[in-house]
Amino acid sequence: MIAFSEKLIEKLSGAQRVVFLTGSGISAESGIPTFRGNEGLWKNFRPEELANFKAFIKNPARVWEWYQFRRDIILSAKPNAGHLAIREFEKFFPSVTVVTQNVDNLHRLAGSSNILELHGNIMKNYCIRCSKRYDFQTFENSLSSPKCECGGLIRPDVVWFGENLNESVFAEAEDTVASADIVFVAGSSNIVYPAALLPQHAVNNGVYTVEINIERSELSGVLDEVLLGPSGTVIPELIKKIAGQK
Ligand code: BV8
Ligand code: ZN
Repeated sequence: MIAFSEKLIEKLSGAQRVVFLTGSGISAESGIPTFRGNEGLWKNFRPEELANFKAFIKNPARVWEWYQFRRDIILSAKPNAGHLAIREFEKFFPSVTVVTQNVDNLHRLAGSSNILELHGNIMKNYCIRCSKRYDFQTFENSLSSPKCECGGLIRPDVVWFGENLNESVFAEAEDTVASADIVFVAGSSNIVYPAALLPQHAVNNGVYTVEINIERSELSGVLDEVLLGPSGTVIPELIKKIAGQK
């Protein structure tokens, strides 16, 4: 049993609006490799070398193959206890929002009702010439990067390094964290910007901000509290504690 601080329990007991800022660590227990360390490597490429427009134009087949490789893992992955516990929060709090850096669709599969996908969704694609949208099923098995009927290259509908995030989604995420009663930052190294601005924005707005991670991250020092442990253990225990209180 994890001994949660009095402060955290007190903050939760009066909370109406709860926000979860999630990174790839929350999907690690679903078998999806995070971006850090060697597990983030694919054929000795780092994500930053593949998840950018220049790399795609230079070698569309290679970048496409990396996304197909990741889709295959994601399609056989299931939401884990951490995703499901976040959905459970909706039973105890009037407003629960998930703001995720992940493109793996697992919060949606877990049944969370309010999700902001800061970096897009790996199951969606579009043509870089005419913007026609395509579901991944259209070319599930093609390894070489598919072409649109207009002849344009088709790319995943995700935000690559060097690309701007969708402005309205990011603005909504900023407002959501600033007006929350409590923010959990779960499974993120908080290295990638501007997503890493959100926990800082919460703290700057006086919102109690709690990290859930198996190790300290870039922002641990500025957050109100750090809960060390796997999200698939910590978040379910938190829900058990809350359910016991209500
Ligand atoms: C932009 C979609 C404006 C694609 C992704 C120099 C300094 C600062 C910033 C920059 C810089 N140079 C460039 C930049 C900007 C750049 C950036 O931040 N770079 C970083 C590398 C320094 N950002 C951008 O380019 C962004 N756009 O800035 O636009 C602009 C415009 C033009 C020119 C310049 C700038 C766009 C960023 C979005 C990139 N797309 N994903 C895809 O997925 O294919 S990012 C991708 O990596 C993820 O989405 C995620 O955001 C990130 C990985 O971070 P995490 O999720 O935190 O995961 P990570 O693996 O790092 O860590 C896992 C954590 O989980 C660890 O802490 C681990 O301990 C923990 N963990 C593991 N297991 C568990 C666990 N925790 C709990 N339980 C467990 N079981
Ligand atoms: Zn097209």
